[in-house]
Amino acid sequence: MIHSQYYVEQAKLERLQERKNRKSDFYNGVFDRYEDPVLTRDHVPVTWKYDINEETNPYFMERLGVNAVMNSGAIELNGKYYLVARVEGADRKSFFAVAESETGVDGFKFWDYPVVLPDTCPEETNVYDMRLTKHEDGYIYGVFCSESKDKENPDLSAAVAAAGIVRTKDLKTWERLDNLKTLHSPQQRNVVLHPEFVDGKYAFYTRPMDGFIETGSGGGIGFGLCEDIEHAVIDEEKIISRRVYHTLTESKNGAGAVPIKGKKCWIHIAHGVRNTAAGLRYVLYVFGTDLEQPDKLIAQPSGVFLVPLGKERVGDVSNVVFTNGAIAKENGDVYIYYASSDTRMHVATTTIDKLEDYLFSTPQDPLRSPDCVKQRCELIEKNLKLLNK
Ligand code: M1P
Repeated sequence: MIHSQYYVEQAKLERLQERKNRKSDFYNGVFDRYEDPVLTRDHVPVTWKYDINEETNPYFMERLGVNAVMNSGAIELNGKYYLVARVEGADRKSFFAVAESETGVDGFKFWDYPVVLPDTCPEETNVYDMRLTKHEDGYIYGVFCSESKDKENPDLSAAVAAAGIVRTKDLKTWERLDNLKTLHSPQQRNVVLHPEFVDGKYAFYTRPMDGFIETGSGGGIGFGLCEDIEHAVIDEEKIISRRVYHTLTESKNGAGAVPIKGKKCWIHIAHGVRNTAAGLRYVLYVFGTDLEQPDKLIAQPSGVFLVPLGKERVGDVSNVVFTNGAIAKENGDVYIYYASSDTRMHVATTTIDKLEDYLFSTPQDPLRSPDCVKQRCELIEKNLKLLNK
């Protein structure tokens, strides 16, 4: 017999799925924000959390709780918007699940079952943050963080992050390939597969790290080529977006969404991290690379692109925004999916034209206060002249 509370919880879920999302009052000319998150733990099907049988669950207790729905890969297929979300169970383990929407800004519904990946790595304890690349070879690739205990290190929290690779044609059947090997970096997180061949090879954006949390003295967003996607090995990583003192990337940075092919450049939406008295602060920034040579940086606007605001600032890991998925439509509309504070998913909408205007017309960071104030005074002077003041 189905417990009566099931119908109450199911009705709540359906109300949430039917809620229309509107653009918020936020304005910066670059992108629009929305009033509501697009995907939260409240969007998770009732059947994933409760045993709905009254006999075996008389108090209708959650048996397998869900803590958060965050960092989602994104893809458009046959005109629909799909997120492959990181769902974090109450047990702290993450898994992937597909949610689908007709509009891209609301109505996201999870499929009946989460993604079940082939279990090929016995050491793997956790998986998260999948980037979905529609590659010109015809497959959709998912590149994600595969995390295992560092057995060489007695510290209980010591872990090893590697880039796991899967591929699919329909988001339903997934084939697991070998984890990426980067010969000069012991750890990898935030790895992204470029959608086109470069010099006839598969191209990855990487993030060389010395440790699980710390990138060490190096870091930065790397770029490397590999011949064989089924046994991917990168021997050279060239840093294309560096960490810089007293900027948003000072502590670390990492590739985010799969780069979007614009008219003038590849548009990269990445994250940068700095340390504060309140802990690490994660923000998004944007840079552009050459269409022919995606490892060549050609646009580097100053400062942050998107930061956690209002309710976004609070969550399991507060003061964080993080993206690993964006959808660029044929007509140039862009949907940037970002998580706030490792807790929930939001969308920001813009266009390729706006992103390229932002990339090429926003001044670069002069890196010193005296030069920054000079830069601002020049802008004010130009405006006041136009206002006849
Ligand atoms: O907690 C913030 C983010 O931390 C990690 O990002 P990075 O590797 O750059 O430190 C990731 O684990 C990410 O999942 C998380 O959102």
